[in-house]
Order: sequence, then structure tokens, then C-alpha cells
Amino acid sequence: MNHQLTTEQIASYRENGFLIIEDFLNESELETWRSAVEEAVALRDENRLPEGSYHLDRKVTAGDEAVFRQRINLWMDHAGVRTLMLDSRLGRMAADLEGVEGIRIWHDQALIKLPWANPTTWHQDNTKWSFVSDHSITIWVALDEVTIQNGCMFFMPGSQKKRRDDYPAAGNHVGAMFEAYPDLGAMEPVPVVMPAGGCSFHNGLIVHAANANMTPYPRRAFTCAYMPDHSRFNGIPNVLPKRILNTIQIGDPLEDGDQNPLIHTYDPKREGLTGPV
Ligand SMILES: O=C(O)CCC(=O)C(=O)O
Ligand SMILES: [Fe+2]
Repeated sequence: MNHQLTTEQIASYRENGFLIIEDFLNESELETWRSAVEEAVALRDENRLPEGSYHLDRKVTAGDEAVFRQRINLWMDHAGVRTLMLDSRLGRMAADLEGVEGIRIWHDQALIKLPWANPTTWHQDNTKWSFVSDHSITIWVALDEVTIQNGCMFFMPGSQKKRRDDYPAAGNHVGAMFEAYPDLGAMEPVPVVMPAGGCSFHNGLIVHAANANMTPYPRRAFTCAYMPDHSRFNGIPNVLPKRILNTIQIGDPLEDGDQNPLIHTYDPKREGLTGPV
């Protein structure tokens, strides 16, 4: 795993809100990621979220897979994915790109854009999550080559510098966000194509989308969203389980290690670091 970041890469990430690493996984690592994710998705069956989730009653329907097949927090119920996700090297990359002390997993997800799937509408990630942060970050690993044709992502460089909380949920047309924010609709997006085994990192506030899949093959990606340590609950349930939602108050820290494990920290006083398993 190509996990060493240069100061140029970190500076570029902080300016643009994203970074591409084309040679992230070697061939054998890619094979390990592919088979772990494939097996975990098959085991999860029709459930988008793990057992005990607040939204578990939201059954996956054919319509839900119009954009992608989405299976969240596979690290919780598959040992192979868990080993990959708890790797502290990933946490360190996220911490260094964002300049934060500690990194917790917010959620992982398999995002499989099936043949002929619709585009992913323009959005900012962090405005949907259970904590507010300028420093959330996602790694998006390409399990297949990603092209303009099969549904690559597009980023609006620099757009992470401004939070946009008020736009319609996905399901509307691809540019629905730009009706609320016309300045964004005047920007030129950057397409993110990469070979299988490449990855991108993007900030949780960058405005982004993905193309339709105009090929007869799936576009498989595995991603993990990270939350800075010491982030606090904002009242949005999102992917949190009932077990936590039943007890937590707005403003409480999200620090349950079984839900949001701390995978890397520079804080020597902090205990409970999970580390590679
Ligand atoms: O893969 C996609 O189509 C969208 C991914 C995305 O929005 C994300 O990883 O934040
Ligand atoms: Fe996103």
C-alpha cells in the first residue's frame, strides 16, 4: 500500500479538497480488497446496514439500486474487511491530509454502480452525517478501473471551503444542488479517472457527484469516511445504531469504539487505539 504522503500532496489536498493516488494498491493487495468486499457484500444480502441499525427497516428495493448498490459498515460483520479498515496507516493518511490529531471510522461502504446505473447527484457528504466538521475525509478505492464511461466521480476544486446545508435530498435531478446554490453550477468540475487499485481522498465538504455507468460492467468502489476524534453528535441519526441513539444527547462526543473506532491518533494520552489486527 502506497501510504507515504509528500508535503506537495498534502498541500494540494488542502487547496483543492481532493487528492488522487493512482498506484495506491499493488496487484495482490487489490485482489485482497476485491475478494473481501465481494464476500462481505454477498453476506450482507439485501441489508444496506448492519443488524441493530436505526434505518434497518428501510428495505433495499430495485429503485434504490438505480444509482448504486450500497452496503454500509461491512467492517462490522466481515473479518477480512475489518482487517483492511482498522489499518492505522489509513488513519494516519487521513489525519495528515486534514491536519487533525486523531481519526475515527465514520462508516465504510461498498458503492457498486451497476451497469446502466444513474449518476450520483451533486452533494456535500458532511451535511448528511451525525457530526459537523470541516475535517471529515473519505478514501474512495477503485476496485475496477474508473472511467468517464463507467461512472467516475467529479469534484468542484476548492468548493470544500464553504458549507452548504440547504439543498434537496438525492433523488432529484443530478444538479438539484445548483438550484439552491447557482454559484456552484457555474464551476467546472474535474473528472477523477484512475486505474483499478487507485484511490482518491476527498474532504467531507467538497461538492462532488459521479457519472452514470454507461457500460455493461459494474463499477466497484470501496470507501471509508473518517471523523476527527472528539467530534460531537449533531442530532442527525444517519448510520448510527439504535443502541447509541437511545442514550446519546446532542453535543455528546461520538466515541463508542465499537461504532467509531479510533484507528490512528497522535495523542499519547489517548487509550483504546485499535490499530491493525
Ligand atoms: O461513488 C459514487 O458514485 C459516489 C461516491 C461518493 O459520493 C462518496 O464517496 O462520497
Ligand atoms: Fe459523497
